[in-house]
Amino acid sequence: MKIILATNNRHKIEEIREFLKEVPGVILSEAKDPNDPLELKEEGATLRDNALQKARTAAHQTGEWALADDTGLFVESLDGRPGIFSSRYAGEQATYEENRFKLLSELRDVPEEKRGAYFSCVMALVHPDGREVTVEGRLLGRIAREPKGNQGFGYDPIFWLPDRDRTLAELSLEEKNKISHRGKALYKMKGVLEGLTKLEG
Ligand code: ITT
Repeated sequence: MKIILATNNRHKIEEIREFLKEVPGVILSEAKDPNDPLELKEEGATLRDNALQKARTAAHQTGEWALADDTGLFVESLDGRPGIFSSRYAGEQATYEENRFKLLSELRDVPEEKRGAYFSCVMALVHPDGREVTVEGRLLGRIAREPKGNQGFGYDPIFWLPDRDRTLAELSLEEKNKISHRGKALYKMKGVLEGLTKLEG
């Protein structure tokens, strides 16, 4: 069973490949060469809409199964912002660093107990014949006062895990996958894929 990874984010590709590397019968493929990225639009009102939109685009372009994820960071004291706008929080072309800086600035005067946040990752698997599955994974934590760690990507350096006293960016890729929003979604998706590969032979 060939699956196209419908993402232009190389960090996501690494995490997804690491998690699904041992599923028998599943071959993961990137859509095109890095100089010609997929045009993946996110026009929906929810993470689920956006994950489905990205997976449908890749499935229809390639004629194969496609897997996409849409992820957001939801901060309690900001009424859930940046949420579905996490990649564009500090502007359309914002870098990870600019997004982190904006979030830290907004939370400058927010005390420890009000810095709760969670990541939500919605993953969609779509076949061009219309079959579609979505799953979700969440990770609870707090927004740190300053960035720490150099693993991972995006908001990882400022996402603090109270029970480990470390940020997500201080975990190895394998450790992050064991507990993260994406790891939890992938765990569910792995079950779906194992069922499908048995059915499809
Ligand atoms: P694709 O749409 O091509 O998959 P993207 O980077 O635009 O890539 P998202 O819209 O799902 O992906 O992600 C929104 C932002 O959320 C992303 O730019 C990161 O800043 C952040 N993000 C996503 N997953 C994350 C993770 O596991 N850890 C930290 N930040 C993450």
